[in-house]
Amino acid sequence: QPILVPILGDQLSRDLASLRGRTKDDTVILMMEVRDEATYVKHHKQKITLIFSAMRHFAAELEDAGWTVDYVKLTDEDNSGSFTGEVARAIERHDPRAIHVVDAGEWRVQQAILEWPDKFACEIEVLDDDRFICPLSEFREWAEDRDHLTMEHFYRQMRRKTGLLMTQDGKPTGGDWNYDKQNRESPDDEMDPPERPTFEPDAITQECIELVEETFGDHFGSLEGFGWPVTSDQAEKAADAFFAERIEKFGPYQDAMVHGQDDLYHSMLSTSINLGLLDPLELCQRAQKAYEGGKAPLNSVEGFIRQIIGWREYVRGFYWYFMPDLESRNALNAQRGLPEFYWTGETDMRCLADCIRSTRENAHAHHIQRLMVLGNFALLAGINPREVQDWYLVVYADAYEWVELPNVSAMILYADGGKLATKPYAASGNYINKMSDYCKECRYSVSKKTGEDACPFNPLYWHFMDRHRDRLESNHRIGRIYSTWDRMDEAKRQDYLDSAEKLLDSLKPASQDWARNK
Ligand code: FAD
Ligand code: DLZ
Ligand code: SF4
Repeated sequence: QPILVPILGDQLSRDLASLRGRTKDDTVILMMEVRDEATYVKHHKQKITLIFSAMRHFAAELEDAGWTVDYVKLTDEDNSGSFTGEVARAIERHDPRAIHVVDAGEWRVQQAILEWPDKFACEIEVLDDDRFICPLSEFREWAEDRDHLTMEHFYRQMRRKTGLLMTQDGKPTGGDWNYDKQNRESPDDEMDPPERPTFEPDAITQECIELVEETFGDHFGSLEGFGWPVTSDQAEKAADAFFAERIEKFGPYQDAMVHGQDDLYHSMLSTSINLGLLDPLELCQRAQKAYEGGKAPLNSVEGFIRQIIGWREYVRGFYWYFMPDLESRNALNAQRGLPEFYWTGETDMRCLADCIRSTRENAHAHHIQRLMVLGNFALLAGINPREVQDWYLVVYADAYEWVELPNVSAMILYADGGKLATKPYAASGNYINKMSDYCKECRYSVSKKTGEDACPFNPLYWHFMDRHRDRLESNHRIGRIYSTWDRMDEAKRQDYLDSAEKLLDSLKPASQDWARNK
C-alpha cells in the first residue's frame, strides 16, 4: 500500500514538505486538473493556461526523475470536477495506506481538505507549507494583542529571523531598516528598462492554450503572446535576467508608471514564486549578493527583500489570521457595483485604460498600478469589496486568495477597518500625475478640480473624505486634511461634491457577470 501525495496547482516545488523524505517506490503523486478550481471565479485565460501548463511540466519532470505520478486531466472522462472527488477516485485506484498533503493556500480548499478524515478511511496527514518563512503559528503569536498589525514591525522580525541584510552585531545593514525615501523617483529620461525574457509556448503549453480557448473561451483576457515561465528552469532564467539587468533600478523606479510600458524594472517573478517554481528565500539571498557584489544599491535590494519577506509573508499571515471574516468585511459600507470599464477598458481616464489594457493583455499590472490607480479608484468610488475582490482574483496570473484578499480588502479598500493600513491609501489625480506620464495626454485635466473636464480622481477624493469624515477625522495620519476642506468656501465644496455625484451616477455597472458563473 503506497502513500498518496496530492500536489495542488500552486505547490509545484520539488522540495515540498509532502515529498521530502519519501521514497519513490512507495509513493503515488496525485495531480488534478479540476473544474471547480478553474471556475470558482472565471480566471483570466492566461492564468488557467499558466497553471495547467506548469502542472503538466512539473508532472513530467517528476516522472522523468522516477516518481509515479497519477495525473488527472480536465478532459478525462470520469473527472469528478473537485479535489475531494478526485482524491476519492484515486483511493479506489491505489488503495493507499495514508494521504500526505500540504496545507492549501486558500481557505476554501483547506476546509475541503479538513473534511477528508471524515470522508476517507485511510490516515490523513496535513503538513505545514514550509515554503513560507513565517509559520502561521509564529504570525499568530506576533499579531495577538496588537491593534494595528504594522508590517514594518513584522518585517524587522523577519529580517532578524533570516539574517538578511543584518550586520553581525544584529543591526540592519546600512543603519536603517527601510530606504523607501530613495525609492520614489518619477519616470524620467534615465529610464531605459530592458525587455524581460518571455518563453515561447512549447507543445504542452500550446495544448493548454487550445484547451482553455475551447473550454473557457468566455473568460476575461487575451491569450495572445502568452510568455510566462512554466517550469523552474524558465523561472530561473527569468530571475537571472532580473538580477543581471533590472534590480539596480528596481528601487528608485518601483512606484513609477509609464504608458504602454508594462514591466519597467519590476521582477515579474510573482507568478513563478506563487506557483512554487522559485524559492522566495533564495531570491532574497541572490538580491543580497547583488548588493554585496556591488551590482545593486542598498535601496533597491532592501526594497526587493522587503516585498518578499515583508509584504508577501505578512499578507499570508494576515489572511489566515482574519479568515473567514476578512472576505465579508466592509468597514466603509461601500455598495456601488464595479463599473463595466474594469472589464472592457473603455474609459477616457487614460491611467485606468492603460492599467486595464496591461491586465487584459498580460494578466499582470505592477504594484503601483494595482494600488494607486485601479485600487484607488475603487476606494474613492465606494465599490463593493466583494466585486473588487472577485475582479482582482480573476484578472491576475499571480492571484490566489491568500495574497489577493489582504491586498484588496485591507490595503486598497480599508474594508478591514484599519488593521493593515493606518489610513486609507486615498489620493487625488496629483499623485498619479507625479508618478506617471499618464496625465499629459489624458482627455481630462489633472489640474482642474471640478466640472466636466476635471480629472475624476479630484472631486472623487473630496467626496470620499467628506462622506467618511466621522471615521477618518480622528485619524492622526489623515485628520488634518479636514482643515483644508473646511477652509474652502461653501460653494467650492459643493462644486466638488456635485462633480463627484455626477461622475458616480455616470458609472455604468457591468452588463454581464464576468467574475462568476451563474
Ligand atoms: P515586484 O515589484 O518585482 O516585487 C517582488 C515580489 O514581491 C513580487 O513578485 C511578490 O512576490 C512580492 N510582493 C510585492 N508586493 C507584494 C504585496 N503587496 N503582497 C504580496 N507580495 C508582494 N501579488 C500577488 O502575488 N498576487 C496577487 O493576487 C496580488 N494582488 C494584489 C492586489 C492589489 C490590490 C495590490 C495593491 C497588490 C497585489 N499584489 C499581488 C502584490 C503586487 O502587486 C504583485 O506581487 C506584483 O505586482 C507582482 O509583480 P512582480 O513580480 O514584478 O513584483
Ligand atoms: C487556480 C487553479 C486552477 C485554475 N486550476 C487548478 C486545477 O485544476 N488544479 C489544481 O490543483 N489547482 C488549480 N488551481 C490552483 C488552486 O486553486 C490552488 O492550488 C488553490 O487555490 C490552493 O488552495
Ligand atoms: Fe488619470 Fe486623471 Fe491623469 Fe487622466 S488626468 S490620466 S484620469 S489621473
